[in-house]
This record gives sequence, structure tokens and C-alpha cells, in this order.
Amino acid sequence: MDAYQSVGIKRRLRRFFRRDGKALIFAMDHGFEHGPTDFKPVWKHVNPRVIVRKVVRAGIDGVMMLPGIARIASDEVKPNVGLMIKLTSKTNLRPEKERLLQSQLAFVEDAIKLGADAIAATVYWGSPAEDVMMRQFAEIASYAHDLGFPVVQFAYPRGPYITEKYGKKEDYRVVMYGARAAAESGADMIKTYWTGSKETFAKVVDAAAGVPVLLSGGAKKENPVEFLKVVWEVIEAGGSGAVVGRNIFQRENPESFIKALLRVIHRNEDPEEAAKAEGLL
Ligand code: FBP
Repeated sequence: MDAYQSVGIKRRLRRFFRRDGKALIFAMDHGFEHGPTDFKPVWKHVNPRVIVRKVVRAGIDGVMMLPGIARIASDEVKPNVGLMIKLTSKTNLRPEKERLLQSQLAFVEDAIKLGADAIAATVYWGSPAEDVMMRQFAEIASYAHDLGFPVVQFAYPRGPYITEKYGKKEDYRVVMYGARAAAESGADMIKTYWTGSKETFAKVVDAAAGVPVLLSGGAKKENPVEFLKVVWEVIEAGGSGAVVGRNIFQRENPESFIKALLRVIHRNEDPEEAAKAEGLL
């Protein structure tokens, strides 16, 4: 029989993934990580209650936030929505060289007090601060796993060495390496960069050896279909969904965009058809 912790981890993962094994998760740690100016395109979304209410109504599977925002928006995160609390971050106010490290800003206990279903932490693989972030992740993962909580790694290769060796951080060879490192370090879910094609993303999925890999949204694409196409390719490549921030909250009408994303992720609908069905075209 499974140990108590394994049962807890499996149950909690199911709060994000539907029966098809896929999930669409809303990310909102940008006010901290990039600064409140990220909300400039649709300023009312700077209020977490406003945007979280919309994404939940639209049918999102989960939300990812830092602890303080989870407290502010908690009434809007309905019980059928998975709550992922991220415990590491950095501000854009830091000197540039120090932005290759995320620091721990809260503890596993805080996430549990807030009702988290999963705990997340970032590792910048290949950065000069890789060692610190690996240890941070190990501590968080070991503690969370002991208590039956799944752990999500934002596996982001970056730093001067990565650029020097691979040209860009989205090169599939290094994204694949980051995903593998995440799987080997005990992540239960991995969030990482788009590699530019279905074929290369499939390699990332393979490298993760069965640990679900989700797309990290990235900067907003003006044309909604363009983003839907990326997500479609992620699913075709064997990816398990997407964790999306700016492409949702920087849109005036995030609800229809989310519904279109859900069609692509859970029904494998053609991106243009999904966009049409939701009135985006
Ligand atoms: P986006 O969909 O807006 O890219 O959000 C995903 C995310 O990982 C956020 O959680 C985080 O704040 C941001 O991207 C990190 O972006 P950067 O690449 O600038 O570090």
C-alpha cells in the first residue's frame, strides 16, 4: 500500500490535472517578479481579486501565486481550483547580476496554512547561483513531500554560461537539460520555456521521463491565435498544459481567451476553430 504522503501527493496533483492529464494554470507572481508595470496594459488587473475572479469563472484548472497574493485573493480561488503557492522569487529592482538568483520568501508551512495544493520553486539551471537554488529546492521538496504535497519546479536555464554555450536559453538542448535536472531533483511537475517547435518540445517531454511538463507562457502575443498555436503544439508534443500569466492578464477580455485555451488543451481543438468559437476572430 502507498505511504500516506504518496496518497496526498497524488490527490493534490489531481486538483490541477483533469482526467485527461492536462491543466491550464494561471500565473500571477508578476507584481513581485517584474513589478506592477506588467499590469499596465489592463490596469484593473493589478487587483488580484478582480483578475482571479475572472479566470476562475472562465474555468481555469489552477492558479499560481506568491503567499501574500494568495491571502488577498483567497475568497476568489474556489475549492475546485488547484492552488499552487510559489516560495521563491526575486524583484526586478535587484542589480542585474543578482537577478540570476531567486530567494526564498516564505516557507512550506506558510503555503500549507494558505490551503495550498502544490508548492512551487524556481531553479535557474546553469546560473552562477545554481548551487544555492538547488539546495533551496531540495529543502522545499523534501519538506513538502514529507507532508504529502507535490512540488513544482520552474526549470529555467539561464545565465551567461547558457547564452555562451547555447546561444539562447530557449535552445531545446538546454531546456531539455533543465527539464531532466528538474525530474532528477524530484519535481512532480515541471514548467519551462517554449523551444520553438513541436519536435523539440517532444524531446523536452521525453527528457522529463514521465514528470508532466507544462509550458511557461512568456510575453504576451498580440495575436491570440499565435499563442493558441504554441499551446496546441505543446499538447501535440506530449506536454501536459500551460502556466500562463501575461497572455491572460494583459488582455482586456481574459475570459474568452481562457475558454479558447481550454478548448485547445482539453479538447485538442484546432487553434483557429477554438478562437472562432470564443469570438476571438
Ligand atoms: P508568463 O506567462 O507571464 O510568462 O508567466 C510565467 C512566469 O514564469 C511567471 O511566473 C514569472 O513571473 C515570469 O514568467 C518570469 O518571467 P521572466 O522570464 O522574466 O523571469
